[in-house]
This record gives sequence, structure tokens and C-alpha cells, in this order.
Amino acid sequence: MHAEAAVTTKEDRVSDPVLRHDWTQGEVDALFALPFNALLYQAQTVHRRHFDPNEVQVSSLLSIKTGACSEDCAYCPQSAHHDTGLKRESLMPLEEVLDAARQAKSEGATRFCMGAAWRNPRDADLEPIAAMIGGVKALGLETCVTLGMLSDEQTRRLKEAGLDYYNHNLDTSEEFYGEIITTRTYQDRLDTLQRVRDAGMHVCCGGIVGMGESAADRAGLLIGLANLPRHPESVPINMLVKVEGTPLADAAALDPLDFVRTVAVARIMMPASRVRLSAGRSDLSDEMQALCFLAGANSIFYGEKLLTTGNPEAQRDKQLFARLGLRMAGLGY
Ligand code: SAM
Ligand code: DTB
Ligand code: SF4
Repeated sequence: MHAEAAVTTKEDRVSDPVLRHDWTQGEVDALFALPFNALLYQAQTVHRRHFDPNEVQVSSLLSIKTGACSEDCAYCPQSAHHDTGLKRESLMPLEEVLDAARQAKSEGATRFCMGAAWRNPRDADLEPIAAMIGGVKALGLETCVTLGMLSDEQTRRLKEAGLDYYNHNLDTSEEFYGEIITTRTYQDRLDTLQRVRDAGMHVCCGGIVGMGESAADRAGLLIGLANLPRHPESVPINMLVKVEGTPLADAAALDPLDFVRTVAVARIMMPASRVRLSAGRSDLSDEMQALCFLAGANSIFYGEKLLTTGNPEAQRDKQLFARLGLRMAGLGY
């Protein structure tokens, strides 16, 4: 009786787990082209070498400055270039930020991410932001902010304030970038990421799928991330949230299985990073999310709002975790 003998094929051979920074387009295109089961098998195998497969890290988001952004990102409801009817709000007072952080902590979040709709902060914005970072840390949460491009001095100030993570996404491949954003360059993004690294902070950097990009562009995004001098510790994979009034409001729907493939390839290429199932979860069924966790996602944005758009209710995520036997991770340090 050999019924239990493992049946493996050449497609099931798992890539070397060593952290690589020399991925080529051909190699990554080939990962995307694998049969779905072969890809998920590789991703789950790599995942288990680095992480407890039943543990998910949870971060909550808050928009601390909303709307009227001078950049023209085609996906973004907060760009001043698009009429999305979003109410513009100035920098949120410290106490409101801390109330939201307390709430996130009481729901089980371990990291609190504060986002501002800026091309870059003004120097005068750094002190109130530093106070928010200090206050959120004092509650026992990890801190993350996303404020746009940074100068050397601003980066230094964030580090001094005790910031744990800076989020700054590559968003898509270098080739497709100009179709989505014209007011800054891909190189601008790389420059800020380098500053954050040099200052000794953790990097949170990912992108968006479902913007009309090709599979080669999805591969290109992941190559841009994995071939950075160090892999980002946190890799948010967002599925486009289509917002009325943005140029991408009517973008063709992405096959959810291609979203799962993107998560799996990210897991294989950046085996020791947290891959976050980010925007777009409200449009994914529980079963699709389960496939994403099987593909190696091990982090989510948690709480009923992302920055300006909806996210599943915390209670619903708790139920999903219970159905899947997943646990929320504790603090990373
Ligand atoms: N302004 C800063 C910046 O662009 O870096 C920080 C805030 S910005 C809203 C943060 C990220 O949100 C973007 O890089 C993008 O990946 C994501 N994002 C914005 N709108 C989105 C949408 N409609 N769907 C999915 N992700 C979105
Ligand atoms: C990231 O990659 N996704 C988050 C966070 N980093 C800042 C933002 C998603 C925003 C989705 C659209 C909105 O709610 O405005
Ligand atoms: Fe501004 Fe960031 Fe939105 Fe682009 S993604 S328009 S930079 S808030």
C-alpha cells in the first residue's frame, strides 16, 4: 500500500529559503505561471520555515489628516485632483488620536498606523506627529506612520520620537508607475525608503493590485520590493478599493485568485517578512481570505475603517479567525 506516499511534481520543488535580492523578471513570471496548487504548496512550505502558520499580526489604521492631497495618485480618494466628495480635515488633535489607539488596543491590535494625506509633511508638522508617536507607544502599541516623502531631518526626528515602522509603498512596477502617478517618481519613493532604512526604522512597503496592471507588473512590484537592499519587514498587499470620482473607479475587476497568487509569490520572495492582507478585504469572501492565509499572508488591517474606506468589523474578523483556528500575534518585541 503506497497510498500515502507523497506525490510531488517538479513544480512542487520549493525555492531556496535564503533571503534573496537578485530576483529576475523571468523567475518571478514563472512563479506566477505555476499551477495554483503548486504555487500555494511552495508558499505554505516557505511560510512554515519562518512563521507559526496559525498566527496573524493585526494593525489598526487611523487617518490623522484627511483629503486635499496635492499628489495625483489615480487610486486615491484623498487626492485633490479627483472629486470624490471626501470632507477635508486638518491634523487630528492628540487626544482623539489616543482615544482611537486605546480602542484599537482594546480590540486586540498590536500596532497602530497613522496616515496623513500629504505629499510630504511640513517641518512644523513633525512635533505634533512626534507627540502622537510618543503617546501611542506609551499605551503599549507599536507605532507606524505614513506621511509621504521625508527629508533627512524629518526622518531623524521620527526615529528620535521612537517610531517603529514607516509605511511608504512602491505601489506598482516601475514600468506602470507613470500610468498611476505623475506628480512624483518611483525614484522619489526609493529615496525616502533609503532614508528610513538608514535612520534604523522598520520599513513597511507594499503595493496595490487590481489597477489594470499586467501580471508582469505584479511581478515587477514584488521584484522592486524584494530587491531592495533589505526586505521590508512588513509588506502590505492592497487590492484596489474602487472609489467613485477617482480615475480607477471603473477599473476591471481583478480575479481574486490572482490576488491570492500575488500574496503567495510575495511570501516566497520575502520569506521572513510579514505579508499583510490590506485594503480590499471587504470585497473578499471568508474563503478567499482563508486562501490568502494559506498562501502566506500573516497580517491584516483590523477595525471597521482603513483610512477613508470600509474594512470588515473587528467582530467579524474575530469570528473568521475562530473558524480558521488563527490566533492574533502578540507584540513583535
Ligand atoms: N500620502 C502618503 C503616501 O502616499 O505614501 C500616505 C497615505 S496613502 C493613502 C497610503 C497608501 O494607501 C498608498 O500608498 C496606497 O498603497 C494605499 N491606497 C490609497 N488608496 C487606495 C485604494 N483606493 N485602494 C487600495 N489602496 C489604496
Ligand atoms: C497600506 O498599504 N494600505 C493602507 C495603509 N498602507 C496606509 C491604506 C489603505 C487605504 C485604502 C483607501 C482608504 O481607506 O482611503
Ligand atoms: Fe496623497 Fe498618499 Fe493619496 Fe497619493 S496615496 S493622493 S500621496 S494621500
